[in-house]
Amino acid sequence: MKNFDIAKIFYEIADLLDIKGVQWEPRAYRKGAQSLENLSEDVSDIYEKGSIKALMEIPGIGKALAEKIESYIKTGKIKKLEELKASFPKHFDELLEIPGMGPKKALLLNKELNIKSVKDLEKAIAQHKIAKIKTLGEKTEQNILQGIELLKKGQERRLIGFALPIAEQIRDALLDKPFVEKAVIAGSLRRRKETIKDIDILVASSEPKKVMDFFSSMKIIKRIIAKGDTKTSVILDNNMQSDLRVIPESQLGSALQYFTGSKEHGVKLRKIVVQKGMKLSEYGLFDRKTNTLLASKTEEEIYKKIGLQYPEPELREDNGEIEAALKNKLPRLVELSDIKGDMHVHSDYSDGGNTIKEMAEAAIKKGYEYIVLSDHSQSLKIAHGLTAQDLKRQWKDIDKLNYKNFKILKGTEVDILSDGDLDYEDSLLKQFDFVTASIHSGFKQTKEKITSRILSAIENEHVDCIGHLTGRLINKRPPYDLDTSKIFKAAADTNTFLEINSHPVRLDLKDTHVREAISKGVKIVINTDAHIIDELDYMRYGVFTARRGWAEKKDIVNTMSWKELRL
Ligand code: DGT
Ligand code: CA
Ligand code: ZN
Repeated sequence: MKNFDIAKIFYEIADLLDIKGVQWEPRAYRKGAQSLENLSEDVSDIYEKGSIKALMEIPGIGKALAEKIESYIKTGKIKKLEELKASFPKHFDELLEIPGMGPKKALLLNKELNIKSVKDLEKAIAQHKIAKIKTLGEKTEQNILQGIELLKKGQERRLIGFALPIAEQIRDALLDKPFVEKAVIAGSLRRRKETIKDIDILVASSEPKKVMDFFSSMKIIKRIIAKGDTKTSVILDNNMQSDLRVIPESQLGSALQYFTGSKEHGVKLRKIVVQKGMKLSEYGLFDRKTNTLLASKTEEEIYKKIGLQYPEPELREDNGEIEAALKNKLPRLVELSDIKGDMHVHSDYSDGGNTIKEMAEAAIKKGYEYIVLSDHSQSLKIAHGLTAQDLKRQWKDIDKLNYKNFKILKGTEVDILSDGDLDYEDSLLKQFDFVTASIHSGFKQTKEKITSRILSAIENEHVDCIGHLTGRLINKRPPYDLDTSKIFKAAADTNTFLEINSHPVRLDLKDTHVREAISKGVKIVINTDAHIIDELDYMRYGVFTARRGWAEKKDIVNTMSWKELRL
């Protein structure tokens, strides 16, 4: 699939245009890139079906961008990028991939220290050369070093929101084939981890050769690492590795149990199996003495024969799930179908890309009963935060939209300012149906300071929920330093909800925080923070995180209907 390659190029073009001080054009390229990333169909297929006109039907793709996509499909290159790059030092774009490295800083480093690549940069840091430059200094040097580490990690482990749609596409293509009986995604993807090293796929088939031939000839594959009789490993277009194994359908359960992992879960499970006089491998569960096969076809049978309650894949991290399963005490995990509404969505009143009506109608299509419109507050200028007057207009608009069995609730994502005050007066805050308070600035404050900012928001009686608590962006920005146990306690005491922000780059709260929070009696809201209608689909990633945090339906606020919520 070329979508991601082209999106990456568009982002690069946007960055380079930014450096040149070009107005507007970078925005168009970024919008186009985002749209390509969200596209489920391969652009080459779209192009083949309808040429450049069809490309222009893609949201955010105008004529200029469509022509560039066409050029990439035909030649594997986009001339504009080549030209832009030629006007900068070689490898300069590599520097821009470092999280936190803006074009200005990169140019300065180039000018002052002749830095042209990540390698140069690492050398300069080792010699403390950046710390010595007045306009940069020690702190910047540390930040750059952290950025380089994040960059390297990000190349190793990709976001689930990036990997899962690709894995599903491969799986579905396999399922289409008559020689494939079953195809299942295994490994960390099946456990819904937030980041993924590689895509593990298991196929049940009695014709392994046909499966191998089909898999290794898929369009999405860049290079074959190894092709055997029952296992093939490849590198995909997006540089991720994918391993596919073929097994007879009668062994799918034991293979799935083994290749779902985690390794730690498998090791602990096998200890128990041995104690019970059995043995377990990818080929099946056997009686140790007689070697008779006890189960292999489904995971459910296998766990049952071992004497364990079935643990959902999200629980298999050796975090107490085996002990709980032995006592029949596993949680009954929340499911995507339990979700009745999204309590944090934006519209074009602030920085969203769709109207209130479009957001509402997309939510209705998802079967929701409500959304809470939560645009940004006035101080967040870059996101076109809303003033009290804007809100009056917005509420009128909301009142005009009347749907049967669906409710648009009046909410806000009010900024927690750097001194801990909220960005709206209490007299305004109390008029909302639902108030989410979040931090968007002052990330580098001390642990005490940030914690007390959040605590004061929690203690405000009008605040219903705290958005993306730790501020982390996976592979891009570490969480801010917080006293989470203090916060969880205060949230429980005041019945303030905490959000799981479902955006794949956030997943904030993360799984371990969710588990700790609910054990302390905190109620969780799973939100998408959608800025465009397509992002409403992120809900599943938030649900995965909740499940990895052992959350049940009763722990999740937006499994309630809006009447039960009594807002
Ligand atoms: P990843 O790829 O780092 O995101 O995480 P996983 O869990 O997908 O790890 P991976 O791809 O290395 O291996 C896939 C599964 O295969 C893993 O979850 C459990 C199983 N597995 C791999 N090596 C071992 C092992 O040494 N012992 C056991 N019991 N299972 C293993
Ligand atoms: Ca894996
Ligand atoms: Zn938001």
